[in-house]
Order: sequence, then C-alpha cells, then structure tokens
Amino acid sequence: MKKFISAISAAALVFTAMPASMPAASNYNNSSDFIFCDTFEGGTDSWTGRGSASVESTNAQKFAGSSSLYVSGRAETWNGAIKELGSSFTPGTEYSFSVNILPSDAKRKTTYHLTLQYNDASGEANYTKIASAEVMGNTWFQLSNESYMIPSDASDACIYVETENGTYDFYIDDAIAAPKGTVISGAGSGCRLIPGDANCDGKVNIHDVVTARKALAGTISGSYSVNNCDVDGDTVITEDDLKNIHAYVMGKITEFPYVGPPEPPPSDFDYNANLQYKAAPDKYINEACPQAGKIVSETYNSINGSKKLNVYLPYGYDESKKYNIFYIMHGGGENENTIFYDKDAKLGNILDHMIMNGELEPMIVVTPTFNGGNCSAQNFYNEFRQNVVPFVESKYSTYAEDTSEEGIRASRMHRAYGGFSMGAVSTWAVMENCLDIVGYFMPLSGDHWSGNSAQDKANSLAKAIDRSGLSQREYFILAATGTDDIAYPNISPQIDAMKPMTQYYTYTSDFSKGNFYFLTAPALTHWWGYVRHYVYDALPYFFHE
Ligand code: FER
Repeated sequence: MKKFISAISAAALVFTAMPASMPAASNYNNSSDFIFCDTFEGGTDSWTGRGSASVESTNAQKFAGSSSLYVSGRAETWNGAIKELGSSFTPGTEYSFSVNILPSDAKRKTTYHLTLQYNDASGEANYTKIASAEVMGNTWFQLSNESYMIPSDASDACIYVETENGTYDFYIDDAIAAPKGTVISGAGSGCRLIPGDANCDGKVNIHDVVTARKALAGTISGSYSVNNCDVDGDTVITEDDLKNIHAYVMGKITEFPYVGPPEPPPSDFDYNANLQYKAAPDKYINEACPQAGKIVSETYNSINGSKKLNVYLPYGYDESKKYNIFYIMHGGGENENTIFYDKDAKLGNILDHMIMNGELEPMIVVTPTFNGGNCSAQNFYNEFRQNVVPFVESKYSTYAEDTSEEGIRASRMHRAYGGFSMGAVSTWAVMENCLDIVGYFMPLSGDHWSGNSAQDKANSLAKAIDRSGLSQREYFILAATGTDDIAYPNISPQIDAMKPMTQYYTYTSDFSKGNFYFLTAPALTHWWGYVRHYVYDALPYFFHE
C-alpha cells in the first residue's frame, strides 16, 4: 500500500525533530517518513566517490535547495557516488529509494543505474539494480523504486549511482530512502530522444527554436539536448537544424531531413602506398625485450563450452588508458598457445620490440581458438561476437565503453581481427559476419571459404559490405602471404576478383586514401616462421583511421 503523509502533519513535524539533513519541508509532503534525505546543502551527507571518482557539494547545479553533489573523475562506468546504508536498514525488508541526477553532457545517450552493492551469506559481493533509465541531454531526472527488497542475507549494503556507458561527470540531489511504498516526488523522466525537442520538455514547439538558437550561439544556460537539436544527424548543431525545427513547428515539414554524420578526415600517419615485405630485425626474434608485455591465460564460458585464450598486455599496461585490440587466430592443428609460445611464432617478443622502439602503439593482442565444442574456423565469428569480445573487453581496457552490443559496435575502428591459414579462413568469415564490430582485417595465407569460385568469394564479401551500410573509409583489409605459400593459388585469385570492385575497395596500402592491400612475400611458404613477419609489416598500418 502506498503511504501519503499529509502536508499538514509533515509541516508540523518540521518544527520538532527534523534531522539537519532533511530537505526544506516545502519540497516534500512526506519528509518525516524518510530514513535519510541527502540534499547536499553544504556537505556530502556521507556519500563518497566509488572507484576513482570523487564527490563534492557544489552550488553550480541543484535540483532543489541551493546545492547538489558533483561526481567527477570517473575512469570506469562503475565509478560514481556511493553511500553505506548502515544499521537503519534491515535485510529482507523492502524500501523506497529515489535519487535525482543531472548529466553534465548534453550530447551523450547514457543509461544511469541506482545500484545496491552488498555481500551475500558467503561473503561474495553482489550488485543489483534498484532503478535504471536511459536519458540524453543535461536535464534533471529521477531514478526511483518504491518497493525494493534488500536481500535477506545482505551485509555491508551500499547504494551507488553509476552508468552503463560513458564516464562523464554528473550531479545528484535529494537522494532519499523511505519505507516501502513511499511515493517520493522527483525530477521526472528526464530528456528522451525526440528530434526537435531541444529543451527536453517532451514537446516540439517554438521554445525549442529559441533553445536551439542559444545552443548554436553557445549562450545556453539551461538544460538541453544536442541530439534533439541536431535534427539532421550531422553530429553538430547548425543553422540548418534551426531552420528545420522552425519549419517543423510551423507545420511546413512533418519529418526532419537526415544528413548523417560527416566522414572523418584522413589521418596523418606516414603510410607507404606500396608496402613491401620486410623481415623483422633478427633481435626481435632472438633477443628478449627489456620492456616485455605480459601474456595472461584466461578461461571463459562460451557457446562452445569452457574455452581458453591468451591476452597480451603491452609493457606498462595501464587500466586507466584505452587500448586498440587485435584478435589473431591460429591455423589448423594449432591452438590458442601457438602464436605466443610456439618457437616458430613467439609473436609477443616481436610486439615487445616494436612497441619499445615506437614502431607500434601499445595495444592488446588476443589469441583465441576455434578448437572446442562445435566451433570451427568458419563459425568462430559467433563465439567471437557473443563471448570472446564481451569477455575480454569487459576485463581489459579497450575503446569499448561497455560491452553491450552498442558499446562494441561504437568501438569497431579500434578492433582488428586476423589469422593464419585456417585463421585467415576465420578472418574472412569474421569480415562477412562481424563488420559491425571490427574495422581492420588481416587475413594471412588463407582465402575465404564461401562459394566455389574466386568471384563467389568476392561477391559474398561485397554483399556483407552492402548489408553493413559502411563506407570505404570504415573497413580496411591488409592481406598477406608468400608467393610459394600453398594458399597463394587460392588467395591470389580472390584478391584479383575483389580489386575491380571499386565501389567497395580502393587498392593501396595508404589507408588514408584506400582500404585494401595484398602484401606478397617473394618465395616464402606456409609457416609461422615467415608469417610472423607479415604481422610485423602490417600491424603498424592499423588503427589510424
Ligand atoms: C587456404 C586456406 C586455409 C589454404 C589452406 C588452408 C591451401 C588451411 C589448411 C589447413 O589448415 O589444413 O587457402 O590453401
């Protein structure tokens, strides 16, 4: 049953035993019922920073009163503001929780969570969501749940505010806990995606033209949403957006014309347009590197059962930084240990030297396997998408802000996939099926196992590119093999079939101008002892676009 306490009785209580942290009585008609009500008027009300975040009371923003709590310095999505619930809360009991949140960023779509953290009977930490909402724009909104059960075996319970994606600063105000069923009024649902609703009031009208104009001029002070102002989707607010919102409000148009995001400018990386095979220096093969990365063996559950992979972390790996990531697959009859541990491969040592000498940006390199369960080189892309990427990139720091499908897609230009022999077969299959999450491909000594002819293979890849809707500036292929490699007669005709498809490919190793290249190493054969040098040649060309 919902409890309402009359305004009169609440007002009467204000003059009796109201703790210092209670809000102004006029804000709430039921404040006497609150277990705590943190208004951050001049203090942090025993909230602290979670993870690397810090919190401070500020007058810069407020939902009510004159202050709020500013949460900044978040390095991870789970960083935020946290408060211990303490002995006023009984496990096995339901409570009403509410907090108001103001995102600092008017542009990003972000999901916020009010989360309960507690230790269960076995002492293990648990995290469960009390309330969540996806918002955009910098408008105050409320997260609340009128009946949330603290598990009966919970100890050390805390509540905290975090995000699902992004590490932007935010503000919180009037964080309240009350008995089950207490209706706690708050800021409402916040800003939602409504093109043209510049001021986030849920309607598109003449006020939005005014708000969008101020946003364009940079003179805006109140809440607004860049996304809702940017009605043509070109990622910036322009005079065109104002004209379109105005025309819409006037009834001259009923839909906003879509332009879409601009093509990013090409990088200034110093590519060779006609890359030639060059072996890595002998010492990259034979001498240990004084700045060696770390290779970590990981076990994860997958659609193909429990599996292992290795993760190469570059020397000085720092969780607070973001790293590009290269997944590289072994060949037939090999396994996840081949590429880093087989005496003919030992790729880690080459990477160490390249990174130490500034020839390669520090990056994470992962060696999974298509062995195990029903997995094959050709269907590994399923496990890659569903299990490998989420597992690795939630544990290690990549450009994936989170490992939701959206987070993985958004970071695709920071993700590469390659492989040798059957690993190349898996690479072409990943290209055909995972273009939405991978931007760079390095098939080494192997062709695409799709269809019979070279033309069939090229056509199946072209269809995948069509489905993806990507432009030529959004996927890059650097294939390589030796001219005496047993795979050369398979891969070479496939490359020749792809080259004339100029609507999909521009053939050059200068990736600031094109997106497709085939490196051939004179007289070399089907062997990791050679193939590792192709990685040495090709990998520096990745991740600049
Ligand atoms: C090729 C792709 C893969 C190829 C061979 C393989 C001969 C792999 C063979 C194996 O692992 O047995 O194009 O060409």
